[in-house]
Amino acid sequence: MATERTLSILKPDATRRNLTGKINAVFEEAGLRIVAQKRIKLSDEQAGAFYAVHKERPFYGSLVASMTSEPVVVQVLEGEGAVAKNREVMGATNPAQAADGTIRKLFAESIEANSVHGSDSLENAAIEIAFFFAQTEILP
Ligand code: RTP
Ligand code: MG
Repeated sequence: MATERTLSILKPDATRRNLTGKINAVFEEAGLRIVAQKRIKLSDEQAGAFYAVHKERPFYGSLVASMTSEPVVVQVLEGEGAVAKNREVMGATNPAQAADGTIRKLFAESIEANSVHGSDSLENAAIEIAFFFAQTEILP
């Protein structure tokens, strides 16, 4: 399988509970390398644009509000099949359905405050990485 990059976000519920290091350890143990990382506070405009695909969903307003409530950590993860591997270690969207050992099973508070975001395809990964990072900020 090819080396890929994917966009990861440690969400406000994770930064608030000081879980950045514990979650990064799960990525690194799974063979994902953190090749870019920064802590930022999303604006309403940024969060709204990032989640524009969910604009018609009933949870959109609440999702944007929660994503802008406190800082997030945005990251680029690199590794063999990184997009699917990250989705695997994240676990199901709803922590009640997430497999044992996954980040959401270990740490998520609820279906919305579910600790991490990960790109869902290689195509979206490229778009989402470019949303947050210049090429010069990514250092493999
Ligand atoms: P993500 O995009 O954050 O990696 O999560 P995902 O693919 O597993 O889930 P997605 O369907 O793309 O939903 C994006 C985020 O919206 C929140 N959500 N809330 N209240 C609800 O029913 C609900 N459903 C989804 C979650 O924070 C989810 O991660
Ligand atoms: Mg998604």
